[in-house]
Amino acid sequence: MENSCLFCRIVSGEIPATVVHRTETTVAFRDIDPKAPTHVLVIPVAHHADVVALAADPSAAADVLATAAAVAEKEGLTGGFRLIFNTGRDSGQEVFHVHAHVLGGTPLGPMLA
Ligand code: D5M
Repeated sequence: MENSCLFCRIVSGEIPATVVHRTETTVAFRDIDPKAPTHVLVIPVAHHADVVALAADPSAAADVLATAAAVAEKEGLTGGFRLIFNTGRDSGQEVFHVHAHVLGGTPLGPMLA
């Protein structure tokens, strides 16, 4: 838990969020500025800045992927979905607590259009 981290504060409940799924090691909540009909962020409870740091914690990485899959099922994304980890400056990452964006609920089109 890092007091200055927005997503750590969502994990602790200090900052409200619309939580759609929670496990012992992960939390999934709706993005505040949705870019698709379903736009959910999946985070590990443990603070890791980005997906490179998450890769050094294979158990947390696997849990994030499993929660993303559970969210897609719960949200009824039977047509598929997109999973994005923005990583570092060039990606536009804004929050430095790793999060997977789960996007779906409509055809998303080519990614880099
Ligand atoms: O994405 C960071 C994402 O985090 C961005 O899509 C907005 C979202 N965000 C920021 N604050 C909140 C709160 N309080 N609740 C829910 N969602 C939030 P990035 O990949 O870092 O660019």
